[in-house]
Amino acid sequence: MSASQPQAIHRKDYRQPDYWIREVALDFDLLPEATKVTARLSVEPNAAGTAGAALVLDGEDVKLLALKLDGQALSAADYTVEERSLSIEKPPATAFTLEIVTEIAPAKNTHLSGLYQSSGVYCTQCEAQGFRRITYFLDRPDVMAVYRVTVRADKKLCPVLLSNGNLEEQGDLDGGRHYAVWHDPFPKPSYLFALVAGDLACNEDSFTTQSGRKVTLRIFVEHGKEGRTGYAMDALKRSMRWDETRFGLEYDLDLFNIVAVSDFNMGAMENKSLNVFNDKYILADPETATDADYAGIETVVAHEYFHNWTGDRITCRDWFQLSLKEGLTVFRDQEFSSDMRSRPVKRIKDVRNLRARQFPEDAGPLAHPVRPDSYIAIDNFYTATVYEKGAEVIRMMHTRLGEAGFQKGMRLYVERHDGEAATCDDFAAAMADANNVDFAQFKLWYSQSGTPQLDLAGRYDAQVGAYELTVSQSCPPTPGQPDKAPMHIPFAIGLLDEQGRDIPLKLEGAVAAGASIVLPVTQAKQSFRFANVPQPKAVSLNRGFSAPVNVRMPQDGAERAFLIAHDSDPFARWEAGQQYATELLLQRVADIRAGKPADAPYDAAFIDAVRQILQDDGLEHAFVAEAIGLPDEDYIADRMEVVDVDAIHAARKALRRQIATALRADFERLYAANRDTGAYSPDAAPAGRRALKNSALGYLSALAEADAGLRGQIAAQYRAADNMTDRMVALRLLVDIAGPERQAALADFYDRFRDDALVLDKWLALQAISVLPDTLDRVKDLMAHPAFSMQKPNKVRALIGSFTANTLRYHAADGAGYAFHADRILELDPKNPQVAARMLALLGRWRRFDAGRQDKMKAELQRILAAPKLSRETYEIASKSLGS
Ligand code: B3K
Ligand code: ZN
Repeated sequence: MSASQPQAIHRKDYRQPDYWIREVALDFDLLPEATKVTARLSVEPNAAGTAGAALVLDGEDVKLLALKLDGQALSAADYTVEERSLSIEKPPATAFTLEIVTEIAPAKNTHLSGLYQSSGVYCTQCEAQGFRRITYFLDRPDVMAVYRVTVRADKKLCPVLLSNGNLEEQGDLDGGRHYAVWHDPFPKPSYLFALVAGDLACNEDSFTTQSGRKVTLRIFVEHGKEGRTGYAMDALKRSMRWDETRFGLEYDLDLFNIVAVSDFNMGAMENKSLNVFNDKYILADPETATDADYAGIETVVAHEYFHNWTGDRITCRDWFQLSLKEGLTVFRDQEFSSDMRSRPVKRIKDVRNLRARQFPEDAGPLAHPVRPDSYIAIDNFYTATVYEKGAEVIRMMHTRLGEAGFQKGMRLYVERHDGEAATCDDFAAAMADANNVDFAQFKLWYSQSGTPQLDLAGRYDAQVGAYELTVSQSCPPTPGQPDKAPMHIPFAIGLLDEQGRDIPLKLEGAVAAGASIVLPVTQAKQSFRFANVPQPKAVSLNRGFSAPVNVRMPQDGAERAFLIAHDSDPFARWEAGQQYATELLLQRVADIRAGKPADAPYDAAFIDAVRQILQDDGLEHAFVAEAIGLPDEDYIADRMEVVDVDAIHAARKALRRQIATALRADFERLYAANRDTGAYSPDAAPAGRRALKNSALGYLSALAEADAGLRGQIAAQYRAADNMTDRMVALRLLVDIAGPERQAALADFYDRFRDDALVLDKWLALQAISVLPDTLDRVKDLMAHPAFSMQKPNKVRALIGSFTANTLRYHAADGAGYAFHADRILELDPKNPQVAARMLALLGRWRRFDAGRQDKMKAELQRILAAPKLSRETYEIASKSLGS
């Protein structure tokens, strides 16, 4: 690596800053091309720092106009400006004030980090390191200050002026301008600073906290969209109440603002009292949002709100601790959604998501621990590992301590660290101390990367009536971590008797959770013995997905079918079906590769198990919809040494067809029974009925290529739908079937929603995930369509991101998908490196493919790396993906 290449930052090098900034007064004179920012910083030397050290402030893409120290202009000899810093060589030894005037151009900020404009609205995104693109600062989360912010702007163009905290003052200025002064009494790191200015409509409501504080709630959106903010507001109020009742955490200011903008690098941002959202996670009505969109809004609104305590009041000491706030807050939003909806269904969806996004990350070149040890660009570490695996780590603590013990730990955590920048160790210590437990081994979950593997073997000793389960754990090597120590894995299991009932289990040192028992797996290999039990008919494993591990135990189809029919743990019941199907599909893939036909009959016992689920009226609709869903193609691919995308697709398609043929009458009955869900409501129960109806239609569509009647039925659902869920499902099915129905529905959809950018994202995405062979050409055509723009992250994700997720077409053997992908990354990188780098990760999976594809994928990564002026973000992903 040459000296000019980006360098990594290491966790072990953390030390406190040499200076603190305690107060910040910011003054913004907003203009699109030349916004003047005046920052007055109260700086003091850190007693624990190096006395007399230079003050080195971070800064990027800002123009320095003036610099004063204690009111005196500094001469050029007193400071140095470099590409990414401003250093004052000899600052005073006691507290002083620094005044910095910078100029920035929000209208030209395509990185969408710092201060930028989205459809004319000024807004900020400062996490992780955007504040330095506004002014020079100690832009690190352990520097916490109280902010007072003055915003000046044209009154007509920007009637709304917002920042964090409370509005202190506002008034008119000369020249048609006006101003507002905001003060946030809570010290915060710079990444939580926010400013919004623009012409926005507002939905206002209020919430009274448990101690009687009346909080004004406002959601700001583009004019004309206020009518679509009702659900987000409702979700916000429910989140506020839930955090009080479940966690005892109350809101702490009189105002809570949300602003929705259309150009945003990710989902949303938890700036203190001024959350900024991608409008996709705010706007919903039945005609334009699906059930999944509603659920996403509920989750993201809750997540950002919950950050007020887990993130804002207690923040991170350094970015290596990101999971301290993200893993914990994801756990909290998962729990919220579980309390609002069906807990088992939520768990199944979360596990699907973890397996689809985090397991592959943990198994690839970008694997990193939940608390990473180094990074080149921190924005690359907002990953499924930090978020979702981080949440699993919190969940395992919860499993170990129980709800009461966990809440005791949370109270101690807040008591110890409120107002501070803390670490993952601090969190674990609070949990352990409050409950008097030892987390020493458990904490390996923070430092070891890779998905652990459990290999199980059971043995029944009929003579003494004892069942013994032997558990071996291992964890594959990951970058920088060739060898792993055994972890503490809380592994919940159950044994089922002949009738399918749970056998009561007792084990010293193990927590009983209902009918399950949580085995404390701590050694490389150990045995657990249950005395005085009848011979189990089936073993139920990793109940509730108590640990984020892969499990291997020889179980035959009959045992799995028995679990599908009887397991009292809904997750394990779903999982038995998934594993059964996975085995069948993997076997069929092997057969296809050996030259056998894809459509040979599948195991009838599996199809019978699906039938039993369909005919069990006691099950929740949404659960049935999950339980009859086959594992997706990528999940099967992750289980293969060398992925064969075509064989996987053929095997899965054949199984879907056979299930549809055998159970057609059941699917038709369920479709008819759940067809009408009444006036649309996004609540879990009607959404569950729609999910079941639509997965029935999905199976029927497997027969539609040769059945005009079925095609007509799908097209009829498309046309008659009174809500976006039903319309989208029908369109989704039609885009996979070439023919006039497809063309007509796509054209109709575009005409209906041509003025609605968010809905057109769905239209773009659906075409990009079609299995039809001309999909890539179609995607290329769509790049020229007015509905697409390379400047807008939502559009890029909808069209380009969806295409790269189209495993069958993206991995076309000629490499055209890879070349298209790399071209787009190179086009995007100079404009928006965060989004470019995030979209690139997929090429890093090259090792999983055949030699031909490997070469092509690697060549594209090399082409990217060779590009001049590559961003640090993209450089990091591309170089790590190649293993260099
Ligand atoms: N904390 C933000 C993510 C910021 C991403 C910066 N690249 C959203 C969230 O997790 O709530
Ligand atoms: Zn978050």
